[in-house]
Amino acid sequence: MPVISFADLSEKVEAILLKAGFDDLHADALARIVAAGERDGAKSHGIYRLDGILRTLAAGKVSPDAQPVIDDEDSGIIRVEAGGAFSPAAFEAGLPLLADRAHDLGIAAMVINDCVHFSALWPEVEALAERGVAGLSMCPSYSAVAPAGGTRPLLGTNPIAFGWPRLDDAPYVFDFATSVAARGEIELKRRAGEPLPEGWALDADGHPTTDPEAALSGAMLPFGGHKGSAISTMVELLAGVMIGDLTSDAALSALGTTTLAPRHGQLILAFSPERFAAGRSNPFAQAELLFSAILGQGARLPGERRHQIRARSMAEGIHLSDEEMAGLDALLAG
Ligand code: NDP
Ligand code: PYC
Repeated sequence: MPVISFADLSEKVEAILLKAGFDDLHADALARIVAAGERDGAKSHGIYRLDGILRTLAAGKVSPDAQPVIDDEDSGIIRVEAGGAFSPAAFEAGLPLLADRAHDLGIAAMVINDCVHFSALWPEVEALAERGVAGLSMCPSYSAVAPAGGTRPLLGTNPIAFGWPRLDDAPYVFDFATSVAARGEIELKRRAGEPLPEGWALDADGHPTTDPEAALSGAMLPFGGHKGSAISTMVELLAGVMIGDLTSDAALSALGTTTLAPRHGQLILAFSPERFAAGRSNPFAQAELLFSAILGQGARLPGERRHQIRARSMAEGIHLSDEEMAGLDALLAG
């Protein structure tokens, strides 16, 4: 099995993206986020996404070089106009201001408008936590999920991620789709020829299915029934309607296909725990008590698995399959 270092994988992916036509800013930001997915064992948003990134570029549905433009009115809302480029560079452009503003005001928001989106959200809330603020990131996607009780795609897989800074440990971070699983997981199961677990999806006739192909042309299901359906709807409202950008339904209508990355907006909230606690308690110490109590029951914290895999990847390198490595080399040569 081929093994590659994080630095070499990032470099290889960046070279593929530069060759495809992305400028330095985007090739660098995209390469880091894709390589980080592999490094952390978050494979549904790792190198398998390169194919979709390149197809979206070839279809003219993403700008390879639009520069993020920050509109800062000196308020709690920082707007970043992505100009139809992928979201990671826009997020990175607004990140320092968002964290500073949250420290100053207690709470701040970054609105990213008009970005094309394919990525996992944990790198964003992790970056905020590294700057000492808690973060909540969310975005719509394109219609792929039936509302609870419905049978047809309407909502996106609408991810939501949360991060909390810890002094002596990796931040507490969760990041998941509001569908039972990310669409990327279904695509990976399709490629592996594996059935889906029961309860993930409906076929095009609205019947439960475990066939990934039928699920991709049918409807995915929200996690937790009506609860996930409502949280997903909240994501459509806050990170679509409220920020003057597209809902998942509108994003799919604009794009016309689920085979390319959708264009919409994103909302990232940042909170200063110290400012909220206002001296009444030490929020970081209180949080540690909660984490200890969770761990004390034998449960694990979200983010732990990723950080364990990250530590192993950084020590030993990242294990790819022969097919994955050959795919990267073919993209580089092709
Ligand atoms: P999962 O259902 O695999 O859930 C992942 C989260 O749950 C991680 O934070 C994970 O931590 C945590 N977790 C899993 N098992 C446990 C456990 N037993 N105890 C505690 N925590 C646990 O993720 P999804 O498939 O729903 O989503 C995967 C990715 O897809 C996300 O990164 C998301 O952002 C991305 N996505 C992006 C979209 C987009 O439009 N851009 C759309 C939809 C999804 P750990 O990592 O440590 O295992
Ligand atoms: O995995 O559901 C998903 C997804 C949609 C857009 C990017 N990732």
